Amino acid sequence: MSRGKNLKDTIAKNGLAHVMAAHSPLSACLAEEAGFDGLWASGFELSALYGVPDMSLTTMTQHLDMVRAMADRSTLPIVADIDTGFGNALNVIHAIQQYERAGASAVVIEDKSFPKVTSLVADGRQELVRIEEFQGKVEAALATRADPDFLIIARTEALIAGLGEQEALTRAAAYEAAGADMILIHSKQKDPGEVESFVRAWSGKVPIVIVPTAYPEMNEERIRKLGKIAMVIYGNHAIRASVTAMKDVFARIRRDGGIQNVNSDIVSVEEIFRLQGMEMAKAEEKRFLR
Ligand code: SPV
Ligand code: MG
Repeated sequence: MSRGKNLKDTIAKNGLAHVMAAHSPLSACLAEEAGFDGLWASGFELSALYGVPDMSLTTMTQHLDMVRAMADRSTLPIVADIDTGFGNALNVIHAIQQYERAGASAVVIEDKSFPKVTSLVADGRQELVRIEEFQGKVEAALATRADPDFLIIARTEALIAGLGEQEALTRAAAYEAAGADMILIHSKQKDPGEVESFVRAWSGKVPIVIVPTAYPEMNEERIRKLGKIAMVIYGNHAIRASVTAMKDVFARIRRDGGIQNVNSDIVSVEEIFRLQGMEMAKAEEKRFLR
């Protein structure tokens, strides 16, 4: 079964796919063990991992390599965040070929201009491409995918850019007309009202994807009640959780003058061995090393 089919099946069965951000094979494994339905190969998380802003500074190759590495270590479907598609519709064609071969199940492509600015930053320069131009990108993606279950998710940044609900609905309808499998609506309002209003007004046939980072009260119970939403992406919780944990442990080691106190509060070295697949490596040594 293709990984794209897995994602579609999860949605058909459960109504809602729970997708966790990942920025490394290790975070992908942890998301899988926690029971998520898919991985979000987040551009924001990868940029943070490299210590640079999420402003089209990391390259497609860097992101693609990470998608490949995650696909090698996790069986979960990967929703690849391909930002603007790395250029125009021709760049999108190249990207879709590459990401599908790399083992992704879906891509999210957004209607911002390249180079983009991350969505949640205050006073970010948010410029959108023309609707027709973005329809061309969506059509290029659809014409390129080899597997019909490889999902093309069109993301409109109209609310992020402050253009209002009507523009967001117009764009979403135009992207559905171009063939998008789902519409991702993003918002940076601190309460869910903006997205809820969009979802209620949405009369399209394709389902909606949300990334509720800015409005965390939008929990899964509320999402299900609202309806029309088929996927929730927890956009940056892997990198934020890692930073929280590292800050805390590093500070304690400095304060305590050693590792004697933190030792029992962090996972054991054996747990890392387990996550690395050490047991299998030892069995292979036994079997094949002569
Ligand atoms: C990402 O995780 O890279 C996203 C979501 O695109 S956001 O950062 O909220 O725009
Ligand atoms: Mg992104």
